[in-house]
Amino acid sequence: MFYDEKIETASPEELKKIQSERLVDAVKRVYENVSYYREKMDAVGLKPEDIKSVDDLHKLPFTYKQDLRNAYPFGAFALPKSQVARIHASSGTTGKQTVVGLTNQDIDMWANCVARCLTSIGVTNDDIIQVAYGYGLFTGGLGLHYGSEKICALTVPVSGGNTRRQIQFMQDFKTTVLCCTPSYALFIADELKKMGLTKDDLYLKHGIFGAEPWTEAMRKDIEEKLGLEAHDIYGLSEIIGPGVSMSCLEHDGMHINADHFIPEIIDPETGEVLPEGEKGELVFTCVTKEALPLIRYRTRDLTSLTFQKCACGRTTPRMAKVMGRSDDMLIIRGVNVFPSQIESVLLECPEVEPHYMIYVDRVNNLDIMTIEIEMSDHFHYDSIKEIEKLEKKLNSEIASALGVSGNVKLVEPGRIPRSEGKAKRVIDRRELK
Ligand code: DLL
Repeated sequence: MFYDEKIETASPEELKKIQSERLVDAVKRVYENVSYYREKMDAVGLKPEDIKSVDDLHKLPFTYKQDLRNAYPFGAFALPKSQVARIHASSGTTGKQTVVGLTNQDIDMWANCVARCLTSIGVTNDDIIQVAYGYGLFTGGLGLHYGSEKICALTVPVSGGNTRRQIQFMQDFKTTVLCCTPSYALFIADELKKMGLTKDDLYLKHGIFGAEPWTEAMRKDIEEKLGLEAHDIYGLSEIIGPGVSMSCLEHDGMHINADHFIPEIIDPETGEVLPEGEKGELVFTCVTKEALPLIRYRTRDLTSLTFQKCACGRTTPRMAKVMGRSDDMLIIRGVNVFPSQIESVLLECPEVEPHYMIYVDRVNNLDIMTIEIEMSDHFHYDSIKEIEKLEKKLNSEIASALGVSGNVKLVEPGRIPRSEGKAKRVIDRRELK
């Protein structure tokens, strides 16, 4: 099913034409209205007239999160505040928040992008969508909400938290679509079990999960526990929020709404644009946004792109699952480690749950990584010997997956704090010393 078939199935030439026209206009707007873009472009001797099509995109300077922080709160807006209808803030935990602005037209464009995503998996106005992403400055709740209303699905704006009530609503309203972070979906599954219920007591058909990295194995786990088809939705507040891209029923990458957000993959070290299929940092240029039209924004998310037509019929570029962030990546004794690699090992091991916490310390100049992992409640953990055996097995599997060894500590079920939003899985204590 298509929401906007002409765009979703446009030929590469047609898409390029739309992107180019919009890019020329966006560059002109930012040069005229946003001082840091004018300064950056002047510094490299670039005038708006030099940008004639997407082929010239690579000439433009990058925009970084720091640029938005420097412009805090409203200095990056390309329009006077009187035309900006709403703000959101990114969920960053370090430094100043980044404030993003949306005009009424931006909000409508965003709702249309989310509506496209929902329609691509067959969600219609017959569905009941429970939005369990947080509402507020975080874009998850309101982003899914407006998209859901756009297609006139029955929208339940429950927000995150109060898990038993979530389950009660799912039963009473016969919710068919659940939207939340993948870690919260697992938490809901735990609670369901504690309540003595199973997936058969629910009516879920689809889950729309995102806002944090998750693996293919975790997708299968959630699908099994909640009895639904799980889809990956991606986005970031600086661009719009959820709905920059989403996986279709083929589960073969996330379709990017590329008539609004032009993607590139670059080498995060050199800034050089990488060819199709190569893994690197995702960069977006927002060509239709009015309040905050970002040019070559460095997302820090690591993925790859494909421009091949999808079996679903869409021709829009697709991004692979985000495998981590270039800045969230841990470097343990010189080795790059992503929490998702540890998660994949845990999901292969039936004796443990995919709930874990990584602590990194530096002892005598040596990085020590301790991984607390929750045992599954059907594993008999009263025998110390068995626990040690399992710890040993996990230690060796993690070491071979990561290329660096850690220190696995098994903990009893329910010990690792659960999250109703994005899960915090890493505590790096090295900087504190
Ligand atoms: O997390 C927007 C969102 C809300 C997306 C709900 C999907 C669902 P921020 O708080 O600005 O916005 O965080 C953006 O989260 O740069 C990625 O690192 C990460 N992220 C978002 N979606 C995914 C995903 C929202 N599907 C940052 N897979 C991004 C992996 C994701 N990481």
